[in-house]
Amino acid sequence: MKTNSVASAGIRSKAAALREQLNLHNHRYYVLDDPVIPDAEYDRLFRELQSLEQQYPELQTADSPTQRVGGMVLEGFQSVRHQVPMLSLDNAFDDEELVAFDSRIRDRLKYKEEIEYVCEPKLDGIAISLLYRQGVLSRGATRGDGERGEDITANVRTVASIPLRLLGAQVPSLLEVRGEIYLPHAGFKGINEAALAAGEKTFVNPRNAAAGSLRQLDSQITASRPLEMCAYSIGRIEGVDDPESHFDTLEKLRGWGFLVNSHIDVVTGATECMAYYRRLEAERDQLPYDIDGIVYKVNSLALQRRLGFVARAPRWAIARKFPAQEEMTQLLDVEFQVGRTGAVTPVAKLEPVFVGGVTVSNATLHNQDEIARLGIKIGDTVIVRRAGDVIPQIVKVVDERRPGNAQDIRFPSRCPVCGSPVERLGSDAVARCSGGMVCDAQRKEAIKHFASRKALDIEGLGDKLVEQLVDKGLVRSLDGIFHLDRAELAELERMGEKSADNLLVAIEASKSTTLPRFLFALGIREVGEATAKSLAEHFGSMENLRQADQEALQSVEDVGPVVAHFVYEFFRQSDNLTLLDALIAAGVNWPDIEIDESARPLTGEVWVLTGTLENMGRSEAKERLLSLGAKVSGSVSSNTTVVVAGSAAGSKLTKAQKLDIPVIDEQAFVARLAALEKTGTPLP
Ligand code: JCF
Repeated sequence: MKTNSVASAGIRSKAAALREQLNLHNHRYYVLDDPVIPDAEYDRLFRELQSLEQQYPELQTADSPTQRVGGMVLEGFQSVRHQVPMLSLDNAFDDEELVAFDSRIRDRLKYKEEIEYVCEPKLDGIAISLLYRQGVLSRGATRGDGERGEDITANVRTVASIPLRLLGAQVPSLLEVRGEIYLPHAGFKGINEAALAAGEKTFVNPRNAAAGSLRQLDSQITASRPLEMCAYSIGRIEGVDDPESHFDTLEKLRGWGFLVNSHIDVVTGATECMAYYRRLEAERDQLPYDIDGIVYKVNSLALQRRLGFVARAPRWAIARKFPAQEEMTQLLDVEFQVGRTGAVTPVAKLEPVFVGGVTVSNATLHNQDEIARLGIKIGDTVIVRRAGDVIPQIVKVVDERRPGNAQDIRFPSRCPVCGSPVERLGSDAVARCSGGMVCDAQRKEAIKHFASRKALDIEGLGDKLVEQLVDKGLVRSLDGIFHLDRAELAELERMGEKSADNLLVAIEASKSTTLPRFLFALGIREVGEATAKSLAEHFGSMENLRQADQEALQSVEDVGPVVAHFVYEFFRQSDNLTLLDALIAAGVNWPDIEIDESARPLTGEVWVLTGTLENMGRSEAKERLLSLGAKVSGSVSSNTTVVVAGSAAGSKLTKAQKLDIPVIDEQAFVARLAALEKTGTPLP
């Protein structure tokens, strides 16, 4: 096939143009977050270049975007020397240390005025150095010990936000850029989910995942990890004017195509530095990547030169650290809590430790699988993570510190609250107490949920009160709330007559509710606020919902087989029906919701799908029919309204013809669906 191995001038310039276009679009997409062409168009250009390069291997240049997908597997990484050492940063752990840093600088410079500082989020990733010769990325290296690092050129090429060729008209002949490679949260989550699915070890945090990704000898693996890089300084620069300030450096880097963090700011004086810290600290949990502090740098490069260095760190910069989100502590014990649905959750009791800004003494261990995954024992030293308002998690056991007397965690076979057997059904990761409403823990949680704000919203019926009511045997089931005795209530801790009266008024008021609230309040498994609303609006009344079969339930928006199963089963249990009757008898009431029948024009019809549909999956077709009100059946009978025959339809088609049932092909079906969904009125 290969007739010409030397590319003509025309072909060469075609390849160069494709490279340039692709690099620009890559920059628009990954750095500016503002793509101008659809992904499909990018893919088309990419494949065009790929095929040219396949035909003429000499066209494969270092700055070709085809190099981003990774290539040969290395034996190991070469060691490289940084021509300008990569510095570390001194730390400040509180405002005082930051103020001292500013004072030291002003003393040294004999400066009366305030100093201008650049403030940057300190990204929690891996520091790297990128070398560009004549504008082309020629080497990427880790920081290593600051003097020598490892050559990871093949891996950094796969990082989408790293330019393979510098953009812009004025490009330095030599540029060494420093920055941080990190893994945004979304990418971290994806990688760990994939690892879990493949039965591989997960990464403890995004930083470790980024480090692990860059340490791959096979750059195709690195390419599969959605790493990002932000540039933050220049090691060497030749062939263009020196930047005027640190902020100017960042602007120039941005102009050459690098991603520069978007939160960087210039401030004056230590007070403004501290205000910036507070701002970012408040935003920290919402950022899509981990940061572990703020870096402050003297903006003026002339002042930076005058200040110089101490040992390995510059005098003109400091890292103000946030409270750590991970700390080490000891697992003292494990308790088992029983939730509303009977879920038995192991809770780690920890030696109290200050992490993520608060003292933590409990962390969730989720379930039995998590205990196995962590390989955790009582007495172990563990790493606890608390980020934002998320419940603290144990991310890792420090194996080296396991004491000789570490004890296995024994998952209870009986409920710690009611003694009923604990069951784990099918593939469910969660073990549950089988006691149902016999179990005081489940009873308490069910009542708390029933009374909660988004359910019946009974003001004054808080968690502590519910616990007392159940412990004292004053309420045994949900309807018991409506038969409370004023005198008994008044006797309870922190109650009294006035509170009892107020509570009874609130309880009385809660009886007049809405169907969505009431449905949510029942605490049916997997039926949250939104699902309760959808179900209520679809069926309009409790009676309609109670009679719905699983297929009808699944025709409700966002209701899949799992939810449908739980709802269906709820109404099949006599205890639940008795409870519903009791609640209604106690006076709980709600208006039915008028259903818009025109939205379901196929109500009463029975459709059969057969053969292969070319343009939509069987399940999509079914879903759309169901939501139009039709029943979808698997077999043809005299009750069948229409048969949709895709290609290669067989016996069902024959039977339909025999019974004289209307048959439509896929094209007609698609047209009919579209018309029905649009107008809500069937075609003639
Ligand atoms: O974001 C960072 N992790 C970061 C690290 C930012 C900087 O501006 C740095 C740094 C390490 C050293 N600057 C230096 C000099």
